[in-house]
Amino acid sequence: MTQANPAERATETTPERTHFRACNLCEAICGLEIRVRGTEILSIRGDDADPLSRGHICPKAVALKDIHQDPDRLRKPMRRTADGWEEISWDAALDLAAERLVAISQEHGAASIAAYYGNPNVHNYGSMTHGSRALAPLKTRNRYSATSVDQLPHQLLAYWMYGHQLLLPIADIDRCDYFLVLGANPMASNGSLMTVPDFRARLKALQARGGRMVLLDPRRTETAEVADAHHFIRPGTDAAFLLGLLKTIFDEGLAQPGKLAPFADGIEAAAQAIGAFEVEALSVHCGIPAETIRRIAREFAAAKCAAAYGRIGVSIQRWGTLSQWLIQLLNIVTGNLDREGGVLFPQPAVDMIDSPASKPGHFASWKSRVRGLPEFAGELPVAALAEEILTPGEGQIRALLTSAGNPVLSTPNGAQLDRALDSLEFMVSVDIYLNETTRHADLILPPTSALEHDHYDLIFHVFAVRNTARYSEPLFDKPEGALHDWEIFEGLGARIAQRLGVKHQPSPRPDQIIDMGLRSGPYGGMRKHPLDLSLTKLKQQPSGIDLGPLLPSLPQRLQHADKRIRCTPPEVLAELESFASELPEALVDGALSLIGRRHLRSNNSWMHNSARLVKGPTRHQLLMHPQDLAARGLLDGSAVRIRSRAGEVVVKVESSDEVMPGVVSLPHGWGHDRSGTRMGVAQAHAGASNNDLTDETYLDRLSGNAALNGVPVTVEAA
Ligand SMILES: Nc1nc2c(c(=O)[nH]1)N[C@H]1C(S)=C(S)[C@@H](COP(=O)(O)OP(=O)(O)OC[C@H]3O[C@@H](n4cnc5c(=O)[nH]c(N)nc54)[C@H](O)[C@@H]3O)O[C@H]1N2
Ligand SMILES: Nc1nc2c(c(=O)[nH]1)N[C@H]1C(S)=C(S)[C@@H](COP(=O)(O)OP(=O)(O)OC[C@H]3O[C@@H](n4cnc5c(=O)[nH]c(N)nc54)[C@H](O)[C@@H]3O)O[C@H]1N2
Ligand code: SF4
Ligand SMILES: [Mo]
Repeated sequence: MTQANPAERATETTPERTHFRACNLCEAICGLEIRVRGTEILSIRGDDADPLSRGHICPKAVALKDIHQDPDRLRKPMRRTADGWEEISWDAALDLAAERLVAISQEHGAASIAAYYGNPNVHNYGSMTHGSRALAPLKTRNRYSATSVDQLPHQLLAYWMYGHQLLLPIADIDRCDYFLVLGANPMASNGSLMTVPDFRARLKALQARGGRMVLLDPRRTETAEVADAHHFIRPGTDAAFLLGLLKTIFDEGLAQPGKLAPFADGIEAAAQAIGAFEVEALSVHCGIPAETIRRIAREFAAAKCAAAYGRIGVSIQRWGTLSQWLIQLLNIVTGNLDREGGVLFPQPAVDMIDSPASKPGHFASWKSRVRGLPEFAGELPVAALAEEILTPGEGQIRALLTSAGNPVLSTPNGAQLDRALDSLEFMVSVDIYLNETTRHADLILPPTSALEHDHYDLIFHVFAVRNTARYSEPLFDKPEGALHDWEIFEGLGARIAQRLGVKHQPSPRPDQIIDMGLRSGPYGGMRKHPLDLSLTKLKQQPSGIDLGPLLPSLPQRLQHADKRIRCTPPEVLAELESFASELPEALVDGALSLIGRRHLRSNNSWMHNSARLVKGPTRHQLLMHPQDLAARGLLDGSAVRIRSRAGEVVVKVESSDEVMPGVVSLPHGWGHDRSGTRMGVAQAHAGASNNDLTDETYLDRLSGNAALNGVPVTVEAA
């Protein structure tokens, strides 16, 4: 695997060229300007001409080169043998995968086959267009993805309230006057469910206009440093704070839905249910003074335009869906939904929402076999994956396909899943690394690197703070014999169909699908738009096309047939009752509360093999408040043992008043010391996995999303 670096081969006389493309590493989708000579990457910088990112990049962009050139990155299919891994041909690999999957399915039924799709699928448009085609002929309902350790509450609410799982209102940061943020750290994450490249500059502009940003986070983060106000909030108690805001707004007659009123149903029912709470009691629960809650409510309601936004800290917690609902409601009752400077629905050039192929969603149409967790849009919560593998009986999972996912490090009680994967009859992974998850596979199918295929952001334009469109050509030719992710899915699906004797309709290529989407989309010729967008047109402007700021679109954009907003889904009202009855109980909890942490130079679990990114001070230590260290007689810098119901890990502790007393913070995505992986740099910077502590039984119960923040733990000297 230590082949000579192909980048060395270019000579001085090879001409230089400049290539423009989107960075595929995070949701900010920054435009890049990459200078190359032959196959050598000379530089990667921000593309000033990109109408969305305007030259912004972060340190991870340069690591695209490291991943591309990484000698540890897999380039050929590999089969596990008694003597270790063996490279095999693509034909042999796809045949083997199809043969084993079909055999197991025929012997044990469709449910015995499962799939897990990880986060990078969403950053790879061929995986978006073709990912589900791999196993489609097998008709399994055992599908899982990173959605249920991430944004499931948002999608469920969007489906219930606005009629489509992707119809999420996006904060119009470029025109907003008052920006209320809960549980997000865009200075490190570069934004999520809010494609917002160069958050810092956009916030500065907001502040220069006289606007304010108020942040609620149990940690004084990098984003807290640039906000106008930061308030510590006890993990998992955002619902109490938000109820306090809404209670104040309703009590003081500040609710003004304005133009939304004629098509917004259920505000009265919400007001009535929220009226039963007391701001003082809510204040004790979340740790924010009642006067502060009331003041923020009045400021939010009084602002000419305001946006409330909550992300991972609010999504992956016990009350994720309830809290995200309260955020939606706050925007609606103050008339900030569909208001310029408030929150608006983007109008992407390829419309994933208003198109014939669109999938609005469905909820609880079936349940997981062992625990009865609800499906959403055809997927079951990944917190149930290990038990579905480990529990015998009809419908037990016996074979698994993973695609661009590392659930051993990214899903709750990863150690349990680690054991479960060992017991599978067959596992195949479409992945570029031999890591903590794929080490369990019988077969690994590595696709081309991101720089070797073309790209269009099907998803992130749907969540962007400005309407733009951009197509990226491949930077490098695909190596001889290599396959793109979508070709692997297509090849596998075709072979499975052939073995089953069912028809496999060949699919158009991803770029053909995009071209069709552009032509038939809102700026396309088929809708008689003057821009007459098509792939050919986009190719002429590799830095992208500006389609303007977000615009009001209601009620037309709503996807419920009656074009109304369902402000108060009955399921959420029931959850509110559960919250009210658990409110006093939560207070007596004396344990420490574990939260995560993201760093600008890291990306979930899979970029720790870039020496450039992991160098410097350790970033995977536990942060703990000095009072909590003193109370346990622990020393700054010492090794500590963290225990939860699910497991334990030993890590170094750092004294830090960044975290509030009672809260400890450990990033996820580390724990690279497991044997049998092939990621040398990551192994040398192993850390411990946060998800060996998180608990597969601790959920946002309404949606089934994992509650990975606010996990009760104890900490002692190791
Ligand atoms: N550099 C980098 N960028 C990334 C990623 C990465 O790993 N590294 N991952 C990408 C992905 S997949 C995603 S989904 C996004 C996520 O994007 P963000 O949501 O912005 O991510 P985080 O930095 O985890 O911010 C969550 C914040 O919530 C806080 N928090 C924890 N618990 C609670 C709580 O109960 N209430 C409140 N109010 N706050 C709480 C945490 O302290 C943290 O500051 O980032 C993306 N971008
Ligand atoms: N405790 C805790 N846990 C969390 C979170 C948290 O905040 N706290 N955040 C959660 C969130 S938001 C997310 S999104 C999940 C992420 O969870 P996952 O998606 O399961 O994990 P990743 O670390 O993103 O792993 C990505 C995998 O894709 C592979 N890969 C990278 N690029 C490609 C490609 O182009 N093609 C293919 N085929 N493979 C590729 C990598 O090698 C790696 O194996 O983690 C979640 N887990
Ligand atoms: S912010 Fe995200 S999209 Fe932009 S350069 Fe960094 S990793 Fe890439
Ligand atoms: Mo995520």
